[in-house]
Amino acid sequence: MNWEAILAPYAQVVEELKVKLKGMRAQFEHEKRHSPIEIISGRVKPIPSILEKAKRKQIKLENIEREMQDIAGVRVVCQFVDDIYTIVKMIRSRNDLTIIEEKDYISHKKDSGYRSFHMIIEYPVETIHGEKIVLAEIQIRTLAMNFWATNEHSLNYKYAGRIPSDIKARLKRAAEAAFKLDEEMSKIKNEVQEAQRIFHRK
Ligand code: 0O2
Repeated sequence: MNWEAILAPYAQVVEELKVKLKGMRAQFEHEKRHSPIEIISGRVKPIPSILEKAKRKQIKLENIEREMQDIAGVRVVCQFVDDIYTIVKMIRSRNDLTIIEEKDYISHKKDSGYRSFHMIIEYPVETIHGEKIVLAEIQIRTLAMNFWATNEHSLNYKYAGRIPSDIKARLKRAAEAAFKLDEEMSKIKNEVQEAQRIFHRK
């Protein structure tokens, strides 16, 4: 397989989406409004991960572009749970992409304890051979959800998906703690935002 040629449009999509999301954040900052977007990152799935996922999900390699939804992945991290839904609404209203699926792992958290909002989109990218529609996944989560997911992801990698049960139990408790933290922060959201405005004026 010519991976370089296959993955090039995905790298472009990741860059374009990052530019657009950063543009949204900059507009909030110019208007001196609380930005629902705190951190933006993105990646093209590494080839070994693509192969592992294709095997696990029984996706034939010739079908990966049609069936694997997260080869291009962009992550938006925000301060408050409310911000997630603000971002979701803004993305829904854009006309430069088409949403094909939404996965709300916030109202329906995964068994692992994972929480995040995923939007699967079709994104048209211009190549020298014309337009190509590419699938991409946008993950939207709070700082607390991101902290948890990053650590759980590392442990999953370390234990090759077989995390020992005592650590699993701790992760579940940590997920509960992250949930509580989001809840408490939401309750004092106005106070935090006021403090941030005062800080920015100085
Ligand atoms: P990476 O390393 O993040 O690129 P799945 O069967 O869960 O692999 P599916 O059904 O295609 O994936 O889609 P889903 O549920 O939207 O999950 C895709 C991505 O969401 C994962 O990518 C993770 O980034 C994140 N994710 C989903 N579940 C969990 C979880 O329990 N813990 C953590 N830490 N992240 C999760 P990959 O493929 O794992 O790869």
